[in-house]
Amino acid sequence: MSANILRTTVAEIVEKTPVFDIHTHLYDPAFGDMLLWGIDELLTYHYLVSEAFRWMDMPYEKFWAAPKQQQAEWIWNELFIKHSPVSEACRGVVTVLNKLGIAADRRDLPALRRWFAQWKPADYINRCCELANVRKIGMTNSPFDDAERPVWEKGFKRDPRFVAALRIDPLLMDWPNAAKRLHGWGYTVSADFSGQTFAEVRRFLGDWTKKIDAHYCMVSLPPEFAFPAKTDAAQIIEHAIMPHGREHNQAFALMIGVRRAVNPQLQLAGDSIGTADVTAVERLCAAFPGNKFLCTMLARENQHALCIAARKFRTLHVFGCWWFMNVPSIIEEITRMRLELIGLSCTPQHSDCRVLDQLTYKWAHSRPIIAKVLADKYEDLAVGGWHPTREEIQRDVQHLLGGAFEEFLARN
Ligand code: HDL
Ligand code: ZN
Repeated sequence: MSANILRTTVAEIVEKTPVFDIHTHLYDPAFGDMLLWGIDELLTYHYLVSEAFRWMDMPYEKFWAAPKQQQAEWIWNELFIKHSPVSEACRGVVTVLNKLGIAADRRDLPALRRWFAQWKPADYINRCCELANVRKIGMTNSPFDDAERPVWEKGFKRDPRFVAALRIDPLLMDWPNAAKRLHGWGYTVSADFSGQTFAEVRRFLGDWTKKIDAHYCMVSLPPEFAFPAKTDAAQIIEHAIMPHGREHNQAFALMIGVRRAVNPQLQLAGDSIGTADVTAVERLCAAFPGNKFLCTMLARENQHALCIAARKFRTLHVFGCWWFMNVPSIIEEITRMRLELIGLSCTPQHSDCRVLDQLTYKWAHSRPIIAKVLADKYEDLAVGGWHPTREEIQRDVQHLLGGAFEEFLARN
């Protein structure tokens, strides 16, 4: 295969291979309005909120007190009309409109609203999944979310495209209050870990794993996360989450490096970043060889050491260009580093979508980068006389777009 044909073949296969988007904040249609979609949700995505405030003098309170449509109009004017939408999050809105077949640069927000208003949610979900070529969507499901919990407790017919992940941040990051809530739900736990606390935390994890059919358990952790440590988090991981993971053959996803509410006035947009300690991940893998770990880190500075940690532990599966990493320049850098250090045994990307329509742009932006890096690596191989067949390229791409992740979850 010539270099040109190889490159176009890789690009075509990456475009055509359906993806398992392993981490998003989207919801099964049964959750109703919790599944966000449409132009006003796209424009008020917290990534754009923080960018718009860089131009706006208005008091934060005034913005938050305004209706969502007004917030969207302010953001539209600042980031699309008064300045070109060159940031990745703004470009994303333009890509969504383009993929949906709307002339984005009509610059007519009311007309855009009329276009979105014609869709029924069920049809729109199908359209977005088709345009993004997404076969499965990993949700983020928290028993501690008062809007989400009752829907699970009532029960509903699942949409098989939406798979659950058990999100437990309060359990590790705010144990004293989480203990009170677990106690209120009938689990005999004590904040001082006395009595049957760890067994009861395991029962809680087991109950929710079954209730939502959780594909994995997940937590976001601050850059200071350490293991071993005398912290509540370290104790709960050691005495509850690890035995639970072995009992259920369930991977534990560590998302490390977030500093919450650095600017609380930005609400969801107010979180920031910190360089974390990758040795904590290595120590967890070394201490619990019977457990499986997924890991993504928020700081660019941590990415190389995380790849090295994955070289040391086959029980560690690295995934995604998370949040502040999810920009073309860094996606390319991280993906190239991963393929050069751990080959195809990783999951290069997840979308982290909060708004359904974002599926179209997050994958439209990442697929060409993944294809470019993979084609570069095949070209490097070709110099040595190794030429992948079309079937081998299809196999490799299927691995990168969710297949390796599914194999990792199934491994005993
Ligand atoms: O903690 C997380 O899962 C993060 O992805 C946050 O939800 C963050 O606000 C986000 O949406 N990042 O993309
Ligand atoms: Zn997320």
